Amino acid sequence: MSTLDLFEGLQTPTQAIESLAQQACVLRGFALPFVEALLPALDSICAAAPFRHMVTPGGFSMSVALTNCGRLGWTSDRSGYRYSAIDPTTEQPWPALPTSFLALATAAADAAGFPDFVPDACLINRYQPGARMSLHQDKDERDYAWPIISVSLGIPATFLFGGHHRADKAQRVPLFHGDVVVWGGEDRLRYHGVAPIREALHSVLGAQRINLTFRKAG
Ligand code: MD3
Ligand code: FE
Repeated sequence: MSTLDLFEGLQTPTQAIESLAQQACVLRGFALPFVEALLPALDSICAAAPFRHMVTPGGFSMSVALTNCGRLGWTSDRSGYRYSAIDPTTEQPWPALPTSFLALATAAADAAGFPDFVPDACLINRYQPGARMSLHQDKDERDYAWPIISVSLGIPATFLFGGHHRADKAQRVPLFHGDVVVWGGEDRLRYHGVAPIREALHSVLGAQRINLTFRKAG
């Protein structure tokens, strides 16, 4: 029996899919049955590849701290944004994608109608109160046909879901511990961001929000 089979029992009950747009949806609480497996794996990743505040090409330090796991990791510095197989801080490969992470990502993609999704990159963002992410598009991946899966853990956030132009009015979508959002197709290149995180305490994660985004980057 493969390790992945151990997670096949972790099925959330059939649930309403909350639609945000034609090919974007929220699966409320979808990650909850996986959390017990995700958190120790997250601790191991952060021990090997610590959270750090990267610098943007414009020279600003990001308020969100990040790390990665999987074959490719997203990085930023003065010379640009890119995916890299090597962590610039440790000069080692990023930690492997844990089986529990992979099981959650593929199950969520399946539930949202994107079969055969095998991510090679998991960006792990850490938001402490006050941290935010301004409106941007995700354009650093090779093939925009693959969806992006986002998993929210810890204190709540207001996700900003915009249009195809930066000036388009953004919908505000509250996201809570365990929520999963899936974006694909025509919605894959929408502008999006995260409003400044409000002070709060989560019983397990404390005063932070952790967001996992799974992608096929390479
Ligand atoms: C909608 N992260 O890392 S994840 C990012 O909560 C990022 O940390 C946010 O945006 C976070 O790039 C939002 C959800 C997300 C990711 C990619 C998208 C939403 C998206 C691509 C297109 C549209
Ligand atoms: Fe993004």
